[in-house]
Amino acid sequence: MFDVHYWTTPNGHKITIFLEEAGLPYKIIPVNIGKGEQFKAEFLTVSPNNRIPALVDHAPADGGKPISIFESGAILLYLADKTGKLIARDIRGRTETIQWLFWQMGNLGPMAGQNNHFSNYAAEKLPYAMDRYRNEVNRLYGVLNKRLADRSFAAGEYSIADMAIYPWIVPWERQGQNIADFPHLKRWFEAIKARPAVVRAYDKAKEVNPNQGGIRTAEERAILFGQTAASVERAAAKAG
Ligand SMILES: N[C@@H](CCC(=O)N[C@@H](CS)C(=O)NCC(=O)O)C(=O)O
Repeated sequence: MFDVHYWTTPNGHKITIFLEEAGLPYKIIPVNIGKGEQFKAEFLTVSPNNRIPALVDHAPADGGKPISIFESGAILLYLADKTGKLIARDIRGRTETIQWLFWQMGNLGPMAGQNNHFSNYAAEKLPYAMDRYRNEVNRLYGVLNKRLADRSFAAGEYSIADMAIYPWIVPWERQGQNIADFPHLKRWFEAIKARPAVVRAYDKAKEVNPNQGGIRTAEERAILFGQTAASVERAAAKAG
């Protein structure tokens, strides 16, 4: 049994997609980031970066005490290694999978996050920042589209690399992109969207948080934006 410290965001979906695909039992521990639950002491012990997701494996392979992991890419790799699923076993396939997993973690995730922030959330509309991140996301869509021109999935077979990437393509319209400009990416996107495990993972998100739709209130904005080391300390003291 795994505990998944989770909220209904792209990085959260990555983990529920894996667990659904692999048919593993798991318990969701909701961490409502709009309410500041990411600052609670209990959560910070498993995720010192005060970000979801985090995972606790109560039955690690060495038979020892539970292992906790934060960073969605590290969690996906841990689960793939533990189960032997959704990552190629040969050295070349494994290397490709890890490469595209890291491509998401170091490129698409951060750039799409900033793009969303400056285009949709920033109170001050800064054309330079908006263009920079929208363009960078557009460039990354082009990289992925090319990669998918001659293979079904990012690393050949469906893998943790696709699970990391997919939730960040779901909001393509909000990202100021037109998926129709990227036919290979669109084909890949539709194939993953139709997978029963992916449908189950997104249904689970609706159960956990029926009021999805981004950050709406002034209170949520104050909690999520402009965090500093000192503000996190204060929020942690308040959250208990
Ligand atoms: N690189 C991290 C990023 C995690 C992340 O940014 N999580 C967001 C939700 S998608 C979060 O927890 N935000 C809470 C906050 O900003 O305080 C990962 O992939 O796990």
